[in-house]
Amino acid sequence: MILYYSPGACSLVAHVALEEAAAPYTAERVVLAEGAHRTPQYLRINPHARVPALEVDGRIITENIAILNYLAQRFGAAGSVPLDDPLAAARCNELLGWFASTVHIAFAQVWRPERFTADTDAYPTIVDGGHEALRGHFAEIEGLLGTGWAVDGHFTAADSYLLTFFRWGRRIGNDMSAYPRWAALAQRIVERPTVQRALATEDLTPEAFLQAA
Ligand SMILES: N[C@@H](CCC(=O)N[C@@H](CS)C(=O)NCC(=O)O)C(=O)O
Repeated sequence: MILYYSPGACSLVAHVALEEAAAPYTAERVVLAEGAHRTPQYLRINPHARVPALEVDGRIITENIAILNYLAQRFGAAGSVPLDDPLAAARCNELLGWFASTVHIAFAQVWRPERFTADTDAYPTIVDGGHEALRGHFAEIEGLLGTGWAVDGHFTAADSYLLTFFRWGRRIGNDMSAYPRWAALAQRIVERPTVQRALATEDLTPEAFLQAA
């Protein structure tokens, strides 16, 4: 298998799942900041110009949720979807769906307003709307967390996704100390050797995923 990823992007979720599964794979870097996802070569892999993409025996799977469910069915390991517990699996997919379709999109409003309008004068409104939506989503995330994993009793892709968002929250200037349960979750996640291996491959430090001192 080949995982196409960009450092710190949502492809980190699939990256952690592959490490948790001890799956045979190589990681192929596609740096978004360099536009590597828009080259003709990568567009043949994912015409939507997005990471992650997972190549399996020459066939491509795109969309994090599809990749994670594939890895869950094939390896049954932590870090993806806990298929051995149907209600937990439903909760996990529910969170992944909300993250991908709603929380992630609010970040896109902040980082990529051009995706929502051609009217450059409207960009500040779109960006402000993204920040406001994220404040609401972040409060909801903090409220749904306890002292364990996001899906009770299972380390899943929902946790890795929340780890990724925690760093993004810092990057857009949020004070992440306002979310102590989420910060504690991030701390527990980066302590996992599998996560540390994925971060090392992506040239990221665990500290970037923790609450700034
Ligand atoms: N719905 C896709 C979204 C993937 C996505 O938006 N990935 C981002 C990185 S986090 C990306 O490739 N962005 C490229 C761009 O915005 O141009 C999924 O869940 O896999």
